[in-house]
Amino acid sequence: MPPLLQRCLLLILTLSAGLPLAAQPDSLAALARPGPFQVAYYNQLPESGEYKDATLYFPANRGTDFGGVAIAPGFTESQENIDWWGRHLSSHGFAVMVLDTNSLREDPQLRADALMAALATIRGEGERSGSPIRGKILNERMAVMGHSMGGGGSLLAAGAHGDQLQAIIPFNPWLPDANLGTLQVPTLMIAGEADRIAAVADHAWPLFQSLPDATPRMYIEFSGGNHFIANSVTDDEGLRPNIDVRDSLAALGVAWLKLFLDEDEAYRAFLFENLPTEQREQLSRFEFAQ
Ligand code: 9J3
Repeated sequence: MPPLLQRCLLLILTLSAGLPLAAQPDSLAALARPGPFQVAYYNQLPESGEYKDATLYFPANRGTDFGGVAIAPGFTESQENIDWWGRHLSSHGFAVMVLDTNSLREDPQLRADALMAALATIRGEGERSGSPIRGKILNERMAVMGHSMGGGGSLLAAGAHGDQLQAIIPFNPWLPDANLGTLQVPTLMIAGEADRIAAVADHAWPLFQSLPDATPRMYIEFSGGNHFIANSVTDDEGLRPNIDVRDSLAALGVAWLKLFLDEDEAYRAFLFENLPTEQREQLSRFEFAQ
């Protein structure tokens, strides 16, 4: 890294001009646009044994009360495969840590441990003297997300540490033979009908079916979608979305976190049976319970 960048602890990423600061959204689609907050990020974070590098995105011009979100990549992937979520969600008000696993090939359980450690880092940054987000984090508003084995890790984390989590969003989750019968954390599960790596018949669908009746949950399976529909677009053609459903995902991710992390009931108007036709028409399967 060039010395100038190394010295520059904090980088302001975008000047977003989306929603006005305190407005309620008038549609789900509006949440696909950058939110009202300017995004900043930094990656000089306290060392952790549970993950390698990480980037913490946060809403620079929001005063306080950020919920925290940790996001893990899939098998052989790194931050660049999932980083769009960090930028988008932080523009809507969340502190989002996107991580690299210690090993590119580690299993879902290690990814669950990495996610929980990342949340501890976010809480720690809320306390650390000199941290750009000191005093701004709400420790009781935390979520985890992840792609594929990182999605499997999100599910394992929620099964084991439900007391520390208010929401999870696994996308194209990969986790064989798991029973999630104790998972009580509100779960937005994103899946691709044509996923050939984590086939919905073996992963997302049975995982979703194993959730307890009382868990608020929503399963959205995109028609013709591959394993990478919720990932960033990178140089590696083999790891790219095959259809563009980014707007729907961006909007639904924000709505899920606003409802369950921020406990803002206004966002229920876009979810569950209220999912707009425009999004519903992209889905091969849709199931929910609230
Ligand atoms: O994290 C993932 O993309 C799961 C890929 C996979 O099939 O791993 C098998 C070892």
